Amino acid sequence: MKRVLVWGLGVSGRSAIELLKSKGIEVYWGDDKDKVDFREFLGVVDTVVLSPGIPPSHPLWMEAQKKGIEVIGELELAWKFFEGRAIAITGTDGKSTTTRLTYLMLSSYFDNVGEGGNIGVPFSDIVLKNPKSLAVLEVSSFQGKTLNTFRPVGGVFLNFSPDHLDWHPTLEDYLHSKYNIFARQTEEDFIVLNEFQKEVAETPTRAQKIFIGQRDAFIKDGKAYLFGEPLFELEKLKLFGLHNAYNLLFASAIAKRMGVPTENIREVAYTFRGLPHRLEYVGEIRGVKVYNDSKATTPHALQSALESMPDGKVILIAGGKNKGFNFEELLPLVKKKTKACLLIGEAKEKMAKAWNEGYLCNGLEDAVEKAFELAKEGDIILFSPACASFDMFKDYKERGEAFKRLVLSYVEE
Ligand code: UMA
Repeated sequence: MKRVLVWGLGVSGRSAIELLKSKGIEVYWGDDKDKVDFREFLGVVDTVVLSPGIPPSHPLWMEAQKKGIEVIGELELAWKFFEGRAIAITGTDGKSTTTRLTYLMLSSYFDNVGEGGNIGVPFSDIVLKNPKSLAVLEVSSFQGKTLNTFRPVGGVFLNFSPDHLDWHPTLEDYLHSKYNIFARQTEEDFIVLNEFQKEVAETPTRAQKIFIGQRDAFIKDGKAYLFGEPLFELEKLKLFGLHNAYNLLFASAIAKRMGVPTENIREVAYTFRGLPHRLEYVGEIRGVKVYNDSKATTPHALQSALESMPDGKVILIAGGKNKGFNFEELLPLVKKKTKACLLIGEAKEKMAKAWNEGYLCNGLEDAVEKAFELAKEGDIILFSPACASFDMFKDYKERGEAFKRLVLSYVEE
């Protein structure tokens, strides 16, 4: 690697440039936003580093490969200069929560633990500041696809359901990009897998497999067990929902396998309140509990949120930019859990048709207003869009903040 082109100047691209410069490598860069033609660099560079948002259909990716130029992502680049150990956490839903939990458990016992990847801080940043650390990395399928030497000592594959089909050419490519994260693990490494999903349980890897579901860890009568030992009681958790209890078990399995004492694991389990925008409790207003689940960008994530709720009490606000999903499968659950569905964004008509009900609202403000009109004491207002945010917001964070601001305006009234 002598001359490198970094394409995409978001957080990961900028961090990759810093890392390459610090290693004395000649680096060029560009971004489609700046209307620079990447072709002018292709005769010069031997490696192209792509930001995770750039899809395989991008002409730079295709032309570089045709010319025999190595194409990698920012995570693989960072790995090449990393001297520590990595834990890789992936899945369709729950990655960030499990990454944070794992980080908290490991850092409660070991020094020099870092957290990064898709959760926010690029791996290149960790490598720049702390190249010998134990890095807990959330790895997306976009990052997984371009890995070719990455080898984590420990891994987690939480769950798998259709997503990101606007980036991956096929569902199979999405699954294989996740498998690729673990493809170079050896017998000395381990991986924690969801036993309930065949394609996850059968992840091809040489690593020792730990199964969450029945064999190595399970939940029974409100209690979670890990490696034959009772670990936590669900009713004592601050985290909400059965899916989060499982996320906790995945993180606990890694921590335990890495040597963290059970007391430390339990302490994190009983104190962690969750990440913003993931079934986040906003508060109770006139006897109505409100939850912000703006990070729920797939029907599968909405399903997890609804399953955590009591029957017939939910006033659901959903909708946004549909990433190509059908919502029909959720119909029985929507009928069972909701009192009303307030629908927004480009997907609203499609959702109303799938569920045979729903108020079509003029945006989030209108939906929140209607939700408070309909809500009676004891009801729950749940904002869990099941769609991407890009039709109305910059990202799910901006959307969640907007929702919370709107909700809190009802407190002052
Ligand atoms: N760009 C192009 N051409 C393209 C696409 C993008 O030039 O075809 C440029 C854009 O103009 C922009 C830059 O690339 O200037 C943005 O790069 P990016 O979209 O790869 O985003 P980063 O800012 O580098 O952030 C990335 C991850 N983003 C994506 O995967 C889309 C962040 O995950 C991650 O936190 C960060 O690296 C640090 O590792 C976000 C995400 O949405 C949260 N991830 C997806 C998800 O969770 O569903 C996978």
